[in-house]
Amino acid sequence: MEPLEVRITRAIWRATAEEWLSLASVDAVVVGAGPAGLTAARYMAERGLSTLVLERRLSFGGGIGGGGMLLHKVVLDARALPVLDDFRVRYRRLPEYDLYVVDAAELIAKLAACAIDAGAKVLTGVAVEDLIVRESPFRVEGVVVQWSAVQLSGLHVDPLFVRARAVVDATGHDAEVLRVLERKNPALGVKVPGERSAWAEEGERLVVERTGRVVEGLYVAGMAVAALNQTYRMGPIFTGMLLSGRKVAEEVARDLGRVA
Ligand code: 48H
Repeated sequence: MEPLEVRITRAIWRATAEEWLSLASVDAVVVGAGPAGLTAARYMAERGLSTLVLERRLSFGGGIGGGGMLLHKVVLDARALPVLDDFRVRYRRLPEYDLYVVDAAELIAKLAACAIDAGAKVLTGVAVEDLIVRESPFRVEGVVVQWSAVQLSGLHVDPLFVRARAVVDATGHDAEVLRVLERKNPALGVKVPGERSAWAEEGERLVVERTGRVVEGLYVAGMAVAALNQTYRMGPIFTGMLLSGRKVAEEVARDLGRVA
């Protein structure tokens, strides 16, 4: 048998290469492993869609971990309970506030674990920097990917591609994928003005209402919806994020012919 050092290197290269051969073309790419993206990924994978989540950081959860001003709890309202139950997230009801409280670390861990168990592939340390597009009629056909470490280094390294029938922008406040669409495809007239100031109740309602398809092949969920529609922020309440993720999954599944 070869020395352990050689076997370690070979095992990692082989498993990675084998996986990337199928990841080069999938049904759905979710950009961002925050609450909206992980929820969307689980419900899409559950419907039999090959689903790849690309996350720039080396960790899951997006804004969940920061809680409310670093306090390790986030809140949700009763509409989130079916999703929390689906993900086996434990919650405590605070009747005096008509809210439910969950532990931030548990929410992150269980959203990620359930997405992965449902069959979604989550890759961390990978950033989406551009889109694959086709014209006449315009449609999005995938994403352009780069190691986050390369982006941080400032080195000139060309990216690679992942083809997808549906791409979901779940990149949060910055709506990074939609901003690429706006900047590089101006003829479409898509504008990303950014979110408004805080109005929690309206922000929560509108983020779910406006979730969905932006152009053929490209969808939006979570805080990126607020950036696109200039709707209100809501602070550390996550009902809207989970329901937005579930809604976008239903829409993608319907468009790709996978109704449960
Ligand atoms: C790969 C990327 C890229 C990229 C970003 O910020 P998130 O948690 O986003 P949502 O929409 O799921 O949840 C928003 C919520 O956390 C929040 O901030 C709320 C409710 N705020 C309300 C308020 O008033 O402030 O997660 C987005 C994820 C992050 O992990 C990013 O690292 C990642 O997307 N990401 N990944 N390629 N180009 N851009």
